[in-house]
Amino acid sequence: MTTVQKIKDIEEEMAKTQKNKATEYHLGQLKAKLAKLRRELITPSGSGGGGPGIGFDVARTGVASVGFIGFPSVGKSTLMSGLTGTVSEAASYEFTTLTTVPGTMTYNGARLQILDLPGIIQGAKDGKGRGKQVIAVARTCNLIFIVLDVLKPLVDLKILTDELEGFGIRLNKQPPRITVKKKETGGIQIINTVPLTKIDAGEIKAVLQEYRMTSCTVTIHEPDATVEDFIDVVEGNRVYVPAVVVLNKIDAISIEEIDLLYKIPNSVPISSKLWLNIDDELKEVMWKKLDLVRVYTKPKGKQPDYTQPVVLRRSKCTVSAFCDSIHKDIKRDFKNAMVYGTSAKHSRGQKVGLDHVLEDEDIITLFKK
Ligand SMILES: Nc1nc2c(ncn2[C@@H]2O[C@H](COP(=O)(O)OP(=O)(O)OP(=O)(O)O)[C@@H](O)[C@H]2O)c(=O)[nH]1
Ligand SMILES: [Mg+2]
Repeated sequence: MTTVQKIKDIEEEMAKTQKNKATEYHLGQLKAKLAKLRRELITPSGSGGGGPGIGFDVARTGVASVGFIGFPSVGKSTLMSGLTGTVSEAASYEFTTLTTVPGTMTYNGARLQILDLPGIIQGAKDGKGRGKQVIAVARTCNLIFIVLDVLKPLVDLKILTDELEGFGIRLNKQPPRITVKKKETGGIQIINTVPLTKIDAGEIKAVLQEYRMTSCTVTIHEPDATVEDFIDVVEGNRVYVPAVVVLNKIDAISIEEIDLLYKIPNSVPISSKLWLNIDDELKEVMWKKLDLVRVYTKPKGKQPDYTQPVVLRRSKCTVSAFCDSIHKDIKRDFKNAMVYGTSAKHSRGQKVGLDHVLEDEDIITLFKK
């Protein structure tokens, strides 16, 4: 039996099983089995050339990348070409784009890489079409644009979200505050600092049993944690990526219909053909979602340079990372730094070391030994 068939069987069994006290353990087990099979499906099998794994090879540039995911002909390439000036062929036939086309754009002083990806089809996560490669690239992006045709947004959004989820991508979500620590002996201990409303000890044990983890300490700080959250932590290879739902082709519908679309969370209606709502709204939403940190350099005794910020990602925005992004040797002569702005304790600035965490629009002066 193929992995896809095994997954289908389990999904069918889950659909048939009502959730109650008596079936909780069994359902927990099934969900864990499913997660393991899904992993098999997305792990490169080693066939062919032994390259660096699935995905398209693209040289990565810029401080952050935005990947476009969508069905064929929704207008991904038209949008990408307009944003970057890079020509990615657009046409009225499906699957115009067959590989990843990279382009760059600059916004608020940050160089961003835009990745136009081939259209995907339903079943991508199960190996259909080029979807597996496309989603593998999406996994490595700092932001995903889910591009939809406004004429049928909801059904498509559900399918695409499922495809990405199936690949271990969690959209607009923070990693659950759950830890699992293995022990030599002692069985399973569960510590929860919040009430468990959507998961119980039986389900946790069922999952751990499935992963042959007989002795460990589970700590749950996440309110309303679910079995799915718990499995995500046990599996450990999930990526948490922000996403914007781009509703394209609004030129084809009425104003009243556009108003309804605003109800879709994290969405921005646009027209890439007529270039509507992109410069004022889409780019701004993109910027907010990327959550980048701009740091202005102020040479000693001079005014800060506001024209060229050093842009860092939130996950790596210490003074140390700031130095590295200017030049790899800067830290050798580093004595300390003076920081002004949100991250500084005082309005007159704060003297800090390499570990200091910077905030957006901080100003920094470096001092050498
Ligand atoms: N009416 C309208 N048509 C658009 C818009 N954006 C793109 N199109 C048209 O839709 C068709 C497909 O556009 P592409 O940009 O090639 O779409 P794609 O998503 O890159 O398609 P694939 O590469 O095949 O996945 C083209 O004929 C475009 O001119 C829009 O905002 N409004
Ligand atoms: Mg295209």
